[in-house]
Amino acid sequence: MNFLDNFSLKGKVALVTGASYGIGMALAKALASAGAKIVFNDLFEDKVREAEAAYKAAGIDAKGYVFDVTREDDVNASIAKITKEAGAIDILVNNAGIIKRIPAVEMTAADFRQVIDIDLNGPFIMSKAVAPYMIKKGGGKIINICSMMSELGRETVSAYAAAKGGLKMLTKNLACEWAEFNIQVNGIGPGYIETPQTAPLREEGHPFNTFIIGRTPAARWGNTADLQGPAVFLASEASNFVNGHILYVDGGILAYIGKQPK
Ligand code: NAP
Ligand code: GCO
Repeated sequence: MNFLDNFSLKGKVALVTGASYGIGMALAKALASAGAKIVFNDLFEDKVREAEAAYKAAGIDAKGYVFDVTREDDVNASIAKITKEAGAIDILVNNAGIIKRIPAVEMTAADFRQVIDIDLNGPFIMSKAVAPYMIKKGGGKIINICSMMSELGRETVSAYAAAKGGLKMLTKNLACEWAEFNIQVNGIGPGYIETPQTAPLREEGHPFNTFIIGRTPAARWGNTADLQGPAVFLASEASNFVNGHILYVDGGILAYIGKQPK
């Protein structure tokens, strides 16, 4: 057998949440390139249909489903439908997420709860729904999309950091609970990536742009392609003894104390 066959996803079914665009779509395209059959979800019918056309244009026969990752009944029904229509899910990427950039003193409890619900409860609900099928099938892969904010804080992102910090520990905990069933649960922690979610930070002249370039040893924003190889690795047999690991793809941010002012 060729060693690289360990990275093949041929015959696998991969579900990527929130994959109508952004990081989710890039990860889905990478998993497809490695041979996986792609299913994805989003909140809105029109976005799902539009995304299916975009996948098709890229030569990928991806099927989209409309459901909210925070609504457990809808998730359970959708997972059953996906299993019937596409096959049992081998790879789950919990990518769907939101951010609210509001100073903590101004953030309402409702705002805080919404971010926690989507970014932390959602991955739990999705993982809990998929795990029984993976156990029955003899194993699987779950990849949670964490963040720099799984490790660091910054002004205005208290809810998001709490959620992503929690997602790091949920990843480690589920890895411990499900390793005996040959389910590997890991995370990817992207640095600052050029997507719609960070577009406000990249507006012309926004001080954050200069700041983050200075805090990144690679001295650039990441792009979604930077995340594709790590995702294929964690989705493949090549990572069968990797459990509870958060793979940071950040251009060196977490390794860096910061540049001495000239
Ligand atoms: P994005 O462009 O805002 O896309 C987020 C996706 O999640 C959208 O497709 C959105 O669908 C979907 N979504 C939101 N709430 C949902 C729900 N309740 N149920 C189902 N789908 C839902 O974000 P992104 O930049 O690609 O980020 C994707 C993931 O990476 C997020 O978890 C984010 O926290 C994380 N991340 C991003 C960066 C970065 O720099 N961009 C860095 C680290 C981590 P709608 O469009 O229909 O709302
Ligand atoms: C922010 C950014 C970050 C990125 C990402 C970094 O406002 O600080 O949105 O949170 O989205 O999570 O890893």
